[in-house]
Amino acid sequence: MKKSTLSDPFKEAREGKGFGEMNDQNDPVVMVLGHKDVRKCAHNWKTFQSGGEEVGRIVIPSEVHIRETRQIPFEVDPPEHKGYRDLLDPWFKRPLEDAYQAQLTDIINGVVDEALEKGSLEVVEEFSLKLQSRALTLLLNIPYEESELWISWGTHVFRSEDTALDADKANILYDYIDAQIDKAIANPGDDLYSVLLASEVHGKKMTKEEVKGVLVLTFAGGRDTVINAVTNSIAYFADHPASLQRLRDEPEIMNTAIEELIRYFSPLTQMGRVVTEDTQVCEHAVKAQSRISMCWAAANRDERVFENANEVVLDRKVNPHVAFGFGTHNCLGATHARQIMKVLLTTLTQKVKSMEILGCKENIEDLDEFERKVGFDSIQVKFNKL
Ligand code: EMZ
Repeated sequence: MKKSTLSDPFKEAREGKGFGEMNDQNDPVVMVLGHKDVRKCAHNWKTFQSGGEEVGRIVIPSEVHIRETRQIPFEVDPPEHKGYRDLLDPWFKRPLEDAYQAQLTDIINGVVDEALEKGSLEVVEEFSLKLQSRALTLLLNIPYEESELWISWGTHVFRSEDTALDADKANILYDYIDAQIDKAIANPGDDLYSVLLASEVHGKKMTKEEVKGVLVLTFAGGRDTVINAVTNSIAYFADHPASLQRLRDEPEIMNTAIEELIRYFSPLTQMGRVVTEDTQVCEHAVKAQSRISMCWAAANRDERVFENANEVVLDRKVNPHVAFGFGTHNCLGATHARQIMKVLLTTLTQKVKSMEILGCKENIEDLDEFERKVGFDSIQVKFNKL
């Protein structure tokens, strides 16, 4: 098996009963696995809630013990959700602008050039984390230099090497965002903090706590997900030089290839919801106040929807993947993520002849019944110039 392979641990359960079960910090989760069921649950926000009293509970592993700030719009249900989303959507679509893309290209060129100069490097810390942090300065519209601090935080803002949920680490992020909000109040500019502080939602000025909620989501939600997508891309093209050559020869399949890689990688395994009334999923009873999850990674390998689901088919024609979620809460950062992938793959085709995996440590999520490889903790790769 190639080092870049991400296998499907959910097949048997998905094709059998359609769901799995895991115990997350004594708050069990019924994991919905099939594509159709996942979409149905994501659509039904009345029965499967994102908001609710306990902030952080829809994330798996649950963040109730490390977070008090509600992430916005992610932990708000309709109809309130719409007001926030309408405000945020245009800002998060800025990656479609030419000037944004030009700056993103500079950033990614820089990271790839550094890799080529070094010859070989550890991709998670020295490539993907840098790329993600530097690109985030564009999304927030703040100076590039700020990324140095974020890089020093390491790959996950809530997880450290030996603790899945590290409250001390989380506090670094919360204190930082509080301080940035105060700075923006004292000295407003054209960054995301200032823009939100000056905005109204539902006829009222955004509060500091609401602005913090948007920023915590932007920092946390787009961090390990983007890092996994970038690292997995490097590993995939290192293992499949003919695919890199194909993208060089057929740039017209670029967008299709990106969707397919994102489907295959599914950087976010699952997202939870809180059940509001006694009901059923996959003919299995679930109680009010319990949790379900929509397992995007399992749905994206559903053979009823994706032929050869375990293969990367770069020109896959129909690809209704749910790697960015589905319905009301589909990923706010998806435009930014897609542009990162596009510029990254284009730059690789222009500058890199081949890559070689020298060694790696896989990042395996422990989901009780299932173990899922989501990427790498570390991966040493040699880059060869074109
Ligand atoms: C939350 C989540 C959002 C959560 C789209 O995903 O990502 C996780 O990595 C964070 O820990 O807080 O933002």
